[in-house]
Amino acid sequence: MPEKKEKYYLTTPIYYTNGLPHIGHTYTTVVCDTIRRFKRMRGYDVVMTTGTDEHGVNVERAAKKAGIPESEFVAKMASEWRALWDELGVAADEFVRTTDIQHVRTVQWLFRLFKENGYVYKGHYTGQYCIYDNAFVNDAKPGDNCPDCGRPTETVTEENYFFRLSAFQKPLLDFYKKNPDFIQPETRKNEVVSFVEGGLKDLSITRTTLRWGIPVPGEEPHVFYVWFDALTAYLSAVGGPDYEKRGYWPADLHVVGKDIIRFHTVYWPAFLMAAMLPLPKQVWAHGWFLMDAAKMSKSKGNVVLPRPIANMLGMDALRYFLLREVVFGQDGNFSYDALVTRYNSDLANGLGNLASRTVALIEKNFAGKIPKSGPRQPQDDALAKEVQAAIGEVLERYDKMEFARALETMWSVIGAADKYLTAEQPWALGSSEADQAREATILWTAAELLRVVVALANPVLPATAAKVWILLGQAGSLDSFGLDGLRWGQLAPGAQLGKAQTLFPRVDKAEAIERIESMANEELNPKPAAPVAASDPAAAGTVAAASAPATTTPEKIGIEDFSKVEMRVGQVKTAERIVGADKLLKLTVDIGSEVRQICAGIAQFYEPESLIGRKVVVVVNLAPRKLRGVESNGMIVAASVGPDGRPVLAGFLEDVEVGARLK
Ligand code: ME8
Repeated sequence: MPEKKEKYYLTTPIYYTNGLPHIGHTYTTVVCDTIRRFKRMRGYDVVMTTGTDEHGVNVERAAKKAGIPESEFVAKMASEWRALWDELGVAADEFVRTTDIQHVRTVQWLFRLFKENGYVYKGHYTGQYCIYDNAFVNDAKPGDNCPDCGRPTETVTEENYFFRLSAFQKPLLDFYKKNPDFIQPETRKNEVVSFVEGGLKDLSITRTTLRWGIPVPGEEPHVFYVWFDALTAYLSAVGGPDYEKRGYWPADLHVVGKDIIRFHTVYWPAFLMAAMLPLPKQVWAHGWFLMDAAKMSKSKGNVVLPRPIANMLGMDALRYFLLREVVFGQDGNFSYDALVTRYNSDLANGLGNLASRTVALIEKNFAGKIPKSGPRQPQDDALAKEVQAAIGEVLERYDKMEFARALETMWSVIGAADKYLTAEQPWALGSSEADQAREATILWTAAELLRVVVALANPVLPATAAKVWILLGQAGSLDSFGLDGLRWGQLAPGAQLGKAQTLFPRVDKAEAIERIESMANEELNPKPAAPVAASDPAAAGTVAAASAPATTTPEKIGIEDFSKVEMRVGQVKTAERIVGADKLLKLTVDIGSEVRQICAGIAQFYEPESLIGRKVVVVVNLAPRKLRGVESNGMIVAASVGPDGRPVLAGFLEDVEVGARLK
């Protein structure tokens, strides 16, 4: 581990705010979060930046469509992006908005440096412009489509400031030669080098046709070109003109998709050279997640959203899938089928099953304390050797951004442990001293293997790894555990295990996919808010009577309004928890004329078994709706009690007939 913490700075792209994050954005952000966690576990002082790219014609149009001023629109979008990253557990250390004042100052400062150093001049430009990519399309004729996104270009003529990109052809080629690892992967590097070798035209970096942008000081109506604006955000996030004080610039790594590699490996280093600022050390361009062989995009309507998947299977499952399924750098297809298959096979049956088997046996036969390993047999040593070798291999693979291979190595160790347990059958051993000693060795070996695997897997599966760490009775946070000190054999006997829990409950594939799709549908096409203000439990299928006296006098309704609400006595037939929805119970309720499925937001306060046979009040004429992807046909009435709104189910003091109407 470095003595004084070495600094490490990495970035995701600064995402556009004309839409909300889908699986593609989540992928880049998860990759960065994984590297951040990995570097921290190796002792680095890491800063990760993400942010929102808020200027440009696309945003201007989106705001217009929403009928609100641009500043209001971008503030709302930025807060939604930020909230989603928080919810998914991948919030960056710095979140930069390109409308932040610090960023605006940095952009204007950089432009001043260009001017001082003689790299800008005024001129006119007429060309075909792609408003979707915010870029002039080189060599395109009127009527041509954009070669990147395939949509029509527009002819634009304007007075611009030009950046002397042509002056940087040789310096860039020299830079690539001197820094052979600057562009990754290698295939992308070859593309960029041949593009630059083909000659560079000067680049217009201001616009007069656009209003919504950072003003060029003293040159109104010029505003800066969005790409110049957005790239600069990497620098403004860590101090802007005062970057030396914070000490994180130059960036160690920009992670981007292959669509924006040219901006990062040609324009951005040229801008920094022109300003005589240090250049980033590496740009890594990964491939795309495709849906039915096409790149996902909101305008095509083929996006996959991260939240429904995280709700259904957990965020760790999504992280695992994204990093395991596709070789980093290549394109890959996204399919729910493959996602759920991997969840069940690698997570539920693989890691989850190994952890629960091992912990249950230690619980049962060693009073929940890690046993002391007895005499070892060759197969124990062989497994130990395999795990020790895997440690070095996994660290190297993470370092090379080979996430899929790193996980493959970890899962081959899990597979070896399964085989080992099946062959050694610790559960079949008796109570003789020799058998007990043998069982202790086997279970210590399995527990030690688990400890090593979750320490290695922590950058990818932080929530799961933390659970297993506690299960194994390990002290301290795994996030600050030093990966470089990880060795086979460090598991001390005697540690008290944590409470057993299921890490990844198995799911039925068809049902899981249906629920994810249905939640995605709800998110993409939100229904207008219900007319009755719904407290949390109400939204989850229970009607809550207010616990506190109302502060304003509610409007009175006539009996004819009340009689529109049909409430009947129901009897709960079955009740079960819902995977991926901690607060919900799925009930079937007999309402006299039929048996209904109803979801109720009472899981944190009522055990499912305690409800069976119970008579409840049901609002039966509510339109059906889906909650967390599960159909709910009615509402159970409950009082909402105390500051946390604990639901208390309405009931009767004497027996009542199922189906009776409440009036
Ligand atoms: O380009 N597969 O923002 P953006 C994998 N604002 N990754 C994907 C993806 C997919 N299908 N779709 C998007 C912009 N991405 C500019 C960036 S940076 C100074 C300015 C990821 O919102 C991938 O990282 O269009 C891609 O490069 C990025 O999102 C594009 O995000």
